[in-house]
Amino acid sequence: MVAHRHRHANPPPGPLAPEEVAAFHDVGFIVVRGLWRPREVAAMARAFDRLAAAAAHLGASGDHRGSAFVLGDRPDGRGAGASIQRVVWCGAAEPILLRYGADPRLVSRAAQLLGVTDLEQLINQAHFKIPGDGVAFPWHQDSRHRRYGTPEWTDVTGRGSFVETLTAVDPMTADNGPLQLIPGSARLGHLATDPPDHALPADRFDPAAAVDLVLAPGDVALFGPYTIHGSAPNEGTRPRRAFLNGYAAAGANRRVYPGRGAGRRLTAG
Ligand SMILES: O=C(O)CCC(=O)C(=O)O
Repeated sequence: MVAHRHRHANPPPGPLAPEEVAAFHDVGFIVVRGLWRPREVAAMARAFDRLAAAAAHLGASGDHRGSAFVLGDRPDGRGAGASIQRVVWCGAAEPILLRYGADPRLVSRAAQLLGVTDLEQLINQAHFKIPGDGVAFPWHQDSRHRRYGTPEWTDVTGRGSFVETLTAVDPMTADNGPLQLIPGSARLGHLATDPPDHALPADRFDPAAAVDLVLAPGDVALFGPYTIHGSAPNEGTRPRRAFLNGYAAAGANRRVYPGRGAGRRLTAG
């Protein structure tokens, strides 16, 4: 009982410790345990349930109430459009997820890691990873998705200008397709890749060095745009839902992101 209470105690509201900031830049990611309270995680899970019901109704990729649903086929052939690849800017359809995406517990930490107070939120996204749905994320750096190296992106901070946060809605365990990260890969900076598959150069990192992120519901991982990461399909028995919120330092981004309200400005208090 005591352990349970302790596990879900709020993390210190104040800034991240200097060691955490150093680890973010050096190792490339940090984890804040129990950032969200159980009732908040339960509210996220209910919002995800409503998004899944909307996806089933849509049946194919498309817009639903301002969110962009990206649907695919299950590898077991149990129905076209039956796997939810992701719901982009999910808070347009489920406003509670937009509210959580602006929560000072996330925003202040992202701002501290970026070293700025004015942010632009680019990502507010739901990942489901239901057992058997085949959803996987190949090794990548988020810097590619931010359009690093194109006129759409300027590294205004000189340290990447972007922080991604991943909140575990369900337990994330070794057997359900956890997020995997390569420690120290952030120090490589942006690695150029080529179309069509944009595979990272195999001689620049060792997938065997990856660590599985094991998270309890309400835990949050924060990682930078150069940290190499990915995840395999969920071969477990339980869903592995995750709620992602990503923030750029104001002035870095010029791309228009899909979703009603995407790219909103936030100020860290
Ligand atoms: O949810 C996952 O496992 C992958 C997340 C990811 O790769 C990303 O957000 O860039």
